[in-house]
Amino acid sequence: NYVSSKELTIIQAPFCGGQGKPGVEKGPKYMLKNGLQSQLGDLGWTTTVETPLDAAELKLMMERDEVTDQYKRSKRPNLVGDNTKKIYHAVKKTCSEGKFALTLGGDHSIAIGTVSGALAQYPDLGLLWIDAHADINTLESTNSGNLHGCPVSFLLGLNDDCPESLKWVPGDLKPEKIAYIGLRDVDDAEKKIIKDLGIKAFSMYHVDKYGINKVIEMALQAVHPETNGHGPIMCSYDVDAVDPLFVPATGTPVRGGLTLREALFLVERLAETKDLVALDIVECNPDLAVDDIHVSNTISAGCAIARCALGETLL
Ligand code: NNH
Ligand code: MN
Ligand code: MN
Ligand code: MN
Repeated sequence: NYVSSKELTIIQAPFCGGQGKPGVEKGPKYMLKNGLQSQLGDLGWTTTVETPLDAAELKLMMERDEVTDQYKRSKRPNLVGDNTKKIYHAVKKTCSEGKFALTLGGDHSIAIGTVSGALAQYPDLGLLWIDAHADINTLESTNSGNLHGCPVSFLLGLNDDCPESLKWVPGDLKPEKIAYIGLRDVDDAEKKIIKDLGIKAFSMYHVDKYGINKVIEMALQAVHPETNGHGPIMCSYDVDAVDPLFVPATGTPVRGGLTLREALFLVERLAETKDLVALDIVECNPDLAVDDIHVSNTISAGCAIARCALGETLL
C-alpha cells in the first residue's frame, strides 16, 4: 500500500497543444463540474485540487505561432515542453508526499510530465498505457506531427535530438516497465519500435482472446516480473481505449474498443491490487460531441474510471 493516507491531489492539466483539436483542454473542468471531487470524497479520499497551468498561460498558448514552434516533424514542441514540465513538478510533489496523483487532461502529451513525475518518486514504477493508440512515435517517425502521439518515446528516451524545451525529460523508463492494453490503431513505425524494444502490448485481439482479467494479470506480471506482479503501478488512461459507443467525444475515436464494463473492470482490478499510485484520464473533448448525450456519456465514463480506480465497487 504505497498510498496509505487516502489523500489525493487532482492535478488539472487543461492542455491541448499536443494535438490540433481545440476543446480537449475543457476535460478537467467538465469532470470537476460533474462532481468528481465530492464523489471521491464519498469514497473516503481527502482531495485537493491543483492547477499547475494558469489561465493566462493557456491563452498565450492558444495564440502561439504554430509555424515558429516546430522541430523536425513535430508541432508545438516548446509549448509541450514548458507545460509538461509544470505538470511533472506537480505530480512529483504529490507522489513525494505519499499522496495519490490523479491528473485530468488535456491531451495525452501531458503524460510526458505525469509519468516522469511518478517515476521520480517510484524508480521501480510499472506503467500501464491504456489506449487505442501506442503513442510511441518519435520526432522522426510521427506522421501527424502531434506530440500526443509521442509521449512514450520521450519517456523511454528515444529522442536524443530534441529541442531545449524537452531536454528536462529524464527519459529513464525501461521498455520492460511498460505494458499496453487496448491497442487497435498503431502506426507502422510504432509497430517496429514496439517489436524492436520488446514492449509488452495487449491489443483488442488479446482482450478478445484471453479476456480482460487475464490480460491485466499478464500486464502486471510483465511490468513487475520479479515480485509476482506486485509493485508501484501508474495507469495512463486515454479514454479512446473505450469503444466510441460509450466514449464518443474524443479526438481520434476508433471502433472496436473496450466495452464500458471492460474499461471499468480494468481499473477496479488495479484498485484491488492496492499498488496504484497515479492515474491520468486524458482526451475527453466535449467540443467534439454532436449532442449533450455524447458529452455526458464521455464525461461520466471519465469520472467512473477515476472512481473505480480509487476504490468504488459494485457491491
Ligand atoms: N498515431 C497517431 C499519431 O501519432 C494518432 C495518435 N492519436 C491519439 N493517441 N489519440 O492516443 O498522430
Ligand atoms: Mn493516447
Ligand atoms: Mn488514443
Ligand atoms: Mn501489492
